[in-house]
Amino acid sequence: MRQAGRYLPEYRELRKNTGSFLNLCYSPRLAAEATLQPIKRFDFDAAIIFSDILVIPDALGQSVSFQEGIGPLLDSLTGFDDLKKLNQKKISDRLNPVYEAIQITREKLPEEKALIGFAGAPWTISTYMIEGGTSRDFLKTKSWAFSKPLEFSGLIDILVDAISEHLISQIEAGATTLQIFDSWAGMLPEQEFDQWCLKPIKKIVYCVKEKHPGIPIIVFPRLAGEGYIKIAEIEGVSAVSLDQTVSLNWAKKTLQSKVTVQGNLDPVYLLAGGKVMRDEIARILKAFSTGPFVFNLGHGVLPTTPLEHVSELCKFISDWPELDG
Ligand code: 1CP
Repeated sequence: MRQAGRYLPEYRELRKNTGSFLNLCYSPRLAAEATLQPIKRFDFDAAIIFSDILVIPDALGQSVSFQEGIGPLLDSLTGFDDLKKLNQKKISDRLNPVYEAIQITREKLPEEKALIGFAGAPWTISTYMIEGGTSRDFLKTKSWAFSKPLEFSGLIDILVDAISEHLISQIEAGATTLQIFDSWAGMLPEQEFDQWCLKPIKKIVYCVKEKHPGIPIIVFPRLAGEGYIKIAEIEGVSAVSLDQTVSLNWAKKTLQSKVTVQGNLDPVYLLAGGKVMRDEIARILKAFSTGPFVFNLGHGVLPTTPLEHVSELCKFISDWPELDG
């Protein structure tokens, strides 16, 4: 999950010496090292490749930077003519270091551990490309999508192709699972969700599975509410990652019969630690551990999270009596 590394002193140390964040993402040895840091410290079952969802706009030729204390900044797209500036031919050249980082990580990662490759979903990436960074109301992106759907679908189609290609290359480099992050899926009304989240994700899953039918694909349609059902019903989706607002009972009844569920501890419980955290983990384990389930947070680890709380969480879960591994 995003910014996951920032709670680790060894990540902060690595980051100090690497210049820009994108430079770290595109330095294969260092990105592999950042990927392995949480595994070395906590022995998690899966590693997620150190990269970012915004490497896609960067690879398409849009200017992307990350400012300390602000977040990502992009040279925003303002209209249809800007789409012509995006260059789809160069993307695998620019993203090659990500694939090299995956190869290096796979060699160093114990065989039984999953290596998760990932990408943002078209809708979420488009919001950064149009707003020029993070947003509260997504006014520019939503206005464009709602009032000029044909134009907007030009951008979404470019992203579907680029993301599919990026995910396929990650599998070919050694990723054993994929996750698609639609972090802003919950910002759209139902019919727009169908158009801009559901449909493009369906196309990507189809395209990836056509080449690699065995690869497990996890989708994270954050805050999508009932939209989670439609995502879980996409053919080829193996798991949905639940945000912390999803009701456990509802997810158990409605989603876990269709797919594996992943989640969904509120990261603030991990920040708090102690009994409140253990009680909440127990509630999640009781609800989900009798079906297909991957324990995870509902969103990224907060940068100020104490390391001992993460150790406590791992121990609590591995000691849980009903887990069969
Ligand atoms: O200063 C730093 O070190 C940069 C902080 C950072 C890190 C560590 C960013 C900037 N991205 C990442 C890595 C990252 N991003 C990973 C790899 C695993 C890890 O965290 O170590 C992953 C999976 C992501 C995914 C990501 N990036 C998402 C989707 C998941 C989610 O959190 O919903 C999103 C929306 C982003 C955008 C992004 N990148 C970075 C920031 C600060 C942001 C978010 C900006 C915002 O709030 O909109």
